[in-house]
Parts: sequence; C-alpha cells; structure tokens
Amino acid sequence: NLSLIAKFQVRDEDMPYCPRKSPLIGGPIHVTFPSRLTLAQVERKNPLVVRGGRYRPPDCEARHRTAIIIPHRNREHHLKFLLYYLHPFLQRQQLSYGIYIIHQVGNYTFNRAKLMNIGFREAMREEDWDCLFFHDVDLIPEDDRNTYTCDAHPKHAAIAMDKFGYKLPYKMYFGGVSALTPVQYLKMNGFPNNYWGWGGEDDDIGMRVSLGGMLISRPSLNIGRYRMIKHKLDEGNERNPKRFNMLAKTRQTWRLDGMNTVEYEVVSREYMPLYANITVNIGTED
Ligand code: GDU
Repeated sequence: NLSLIAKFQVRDEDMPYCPRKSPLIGGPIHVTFPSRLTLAQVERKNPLVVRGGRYRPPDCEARHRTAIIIPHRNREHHLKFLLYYLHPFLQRQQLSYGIYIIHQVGNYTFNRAKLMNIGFREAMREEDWDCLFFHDVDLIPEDDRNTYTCDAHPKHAAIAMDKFGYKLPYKMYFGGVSALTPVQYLKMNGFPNNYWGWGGEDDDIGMRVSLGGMLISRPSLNIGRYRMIKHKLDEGNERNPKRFNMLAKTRQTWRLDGMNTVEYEVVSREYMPLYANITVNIGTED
C-alpha cells in the first residue's frame, strides 16, 4: 500500500499544470438510477482509477488535491450510485483525488459527525490533501460546474437539494455536502463527536464555522444542485432527542469537543478498486 501511495505522490516535472478551467466540464447531469448497475461496471467505466479510489489526470498536473470523506453503514446500494456518478464527475474537473469510506462497525447508534473527524485524520495521515469534501452517501451532484475544490471560507456545496425544492431550507444550513481546507477544519476544531443519531450535528457544524471566525461560502443555486436517493430513516440512526439542548450549548462546547478529542479504533483499512474503506469502532455514548 505504501509503495502505491508513494507512487501517487511523485510529481512529473515535465507535465504542464491542468488549465484553471477544465475543458471537460459539461454542466448539468441527468441523474437516473439504473437498476442493474454493478460495481464491476463502475470499475470498467473508470479504468484510470487506482486501488483505494485514487486518481490523477493522465495528461496534466492537477491544481487541486481533494479527498472525499463519506460516512457509511449499510448503504451499499447508495454507495454504488454515488461512485458511478462521482468518479467521472471528479475526473472531468481534472482533480487529483481519493475517496474514503468511513464505515462505522457494529449496530450502535450512528454518528455521522464523528465519522467525519475520523475521515479527516485518516485521509490526512495518508496524504497532504488541500481540500476535504464531507459527503453524504445519498447525494448525487447534478452539475459538474460545482467544482470539488475549497474556497477562502468553508463551503456548503449542497445548497440546492431536490428534497428541499432546490432551495436552501434555512440560511445557516450546512448539511449534506461541505468542503473545508485542513486549516479551516482545525480552526473550528472539526466537527462535534457527541451527536449520536439523526439530526443537529449539521447545525452544530454550521455554528462552528462562525464561532471559528469564518463565513459560509456557497456555489450558486443553479449549480449546487443535488439529487437525493430516497430512503427511510435507518435503523440505528433514530432522531436524537437531545439535539436542541446540545445546540443551545455549542458556544460553550466547541473548543472542548471536536478534532482535539476524537477517539476511535481502526478495525481495518481496505484499499478497494474504487475507494478506501476504513472500518472504525467509534465506541458508544457515555
Ligand atoms: N448514514 C449511513 N448509514 C446509516 C445512517 C446514515 O451510511 O445508517 C450516512 C449516509 O452517508 C447518509 C448520512 O449518514 O447520507 C446522513 O444520514 P441520513 O441520510 O439518514 O440523513 P438525511 O438524509 O435526513 O440527511 C440530512 C442531511 C445530512 C445530515 C442529516 C442529519 O443531508 O447531512 O445532516 O440530515 O443527521
């Protein structure tokens, strides 16, 4: 694995940088969910993706290096569709990229935000990524002008989701897909570790952006469009009844809980053809 990673990092001095604007961008994408799609087909469609879900443009030196972090448990069906759309999408943007699935082991209540903290640490220990995209498994981008690069402020990329009528549900909304540089991420002490179950963590994260002295950057409504794969609330991810009380205290807690306190155990690191799968034991609520 290490030799692969080392190879990935070698820069070819003679290769020109990719253009600032990729000529491969096509705009709107028609998203459908072909019922017979298999991962093997996705692999065949992406011959330049190497083990661990890594890619770099073949003809030019990428200007941006983006890690995609996906929190995951029991959504293999969604993951297949996301990979089907995301790999070609990122390649058309001429990015150098890697896809990390952070998989919560066991049946204990799901914790999306803690998995993101783990993804940040695990991705950064492998490579000096300059942008991290924190990406729900069930959101498919519908326009490749929505570039997966970071801005001067933390970016909320999923501004227009179909489930909200392609509008922002409220001004501080920060759920779905967001992007931060390592410096921005550490400035807000990452994401909270103590939101177990559905809800609240996205608003906590949004508040951390402003508590860290930053603003929210967003693509335009006609570009930051996403289609959500329909699903029911998962077993093991019930609504978190404490979320409102916790949100009322974020101002006091954000420095005490986050990237500086995240604890977990890596169960396995598997370098699959289309992604790196990092399985983690994240413990339970105390
Ligand atoms: N997830 C799993 N398995 C689970 C539960 C969640 O993989 O059993 C992951 C997926 O990546 C999923 C994400 O967690 O996309 C968010 O969970 P849901 O899809 O159940 O939540 P929603 O579709 O309601 O998503 C919205 C926002 C999320 C988040 C969430 C509240 O899009 O970003 O803020 O509400 O927790």
